[in-house]
Amino acid sequence: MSTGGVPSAAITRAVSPALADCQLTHLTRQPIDVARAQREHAAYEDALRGLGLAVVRAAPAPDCPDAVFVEDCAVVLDEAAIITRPGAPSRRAETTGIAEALRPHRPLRYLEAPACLDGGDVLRIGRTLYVGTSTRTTPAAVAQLARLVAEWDYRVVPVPVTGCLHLKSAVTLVDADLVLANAAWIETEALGSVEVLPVHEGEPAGGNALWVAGAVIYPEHHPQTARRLADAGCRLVTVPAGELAKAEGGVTCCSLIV
Ligand code: CIR
Repeated sequence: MSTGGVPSAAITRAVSPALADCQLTHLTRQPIDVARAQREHAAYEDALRGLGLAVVRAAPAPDCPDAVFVEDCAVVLDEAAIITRPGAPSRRAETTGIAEALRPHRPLRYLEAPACLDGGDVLRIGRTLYVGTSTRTTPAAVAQLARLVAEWDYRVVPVPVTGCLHLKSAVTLVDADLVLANAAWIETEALGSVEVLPVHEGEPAGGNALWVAGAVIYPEHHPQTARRLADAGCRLVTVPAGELAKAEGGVTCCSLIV
């Protein structure tokens, strides 16, 4: 996640040839066309470049099926990057290459065992970090994160997550004071007084959008919600993302903005 400073780069990582062996929590496994996922990923990187960001690829991790979902390996703030300890043991080896990619951009801090946290569970709004307590992120990690970020005056608020993988599977920021949310998956009251744009009822997974450089990168496969975003005044850049979605990934998952 980025913190809203002027972004200059997006850290990404190649789609692993083993993507079809990805972790799945709420989805039924179905065949994944890796070549198609790689084309989607290339289109996503092009969208980031089109918004003026440099795309910096972390070292590939072909043996890690979920390596493309770099968001889960770090929480990027203006002041530092916190390298996480992902909740799925199969994903823990992913953090090394991401730490190396982030090192030139931020001082690094590390979440320590036994706490577990996926970056997809951390939503920053102003000086508050909302942290989903999900199947991947433990209450101990929330407490540890709160201690780590206290020196920069962030408030950390835990938010229970059920029905979806991560907090940001259900809710993401699409403007300074507007979130896109599936209220069936998240108690939006927990987010304070921020304005809420609901996803279209037929697109429950539509709450994941990447707000970056004044635009919203958004999956083509949620057209009804895309219309709502456009009507709300968001500048949309739609991308193909259906194959990556079969791996339970969304558009925030595939980059770390610095
Ligand atoms: C996983 O289950 O860990 C991956 N298959 C998907 C991770 C998606 N990441 C994210 O939403 N931040």
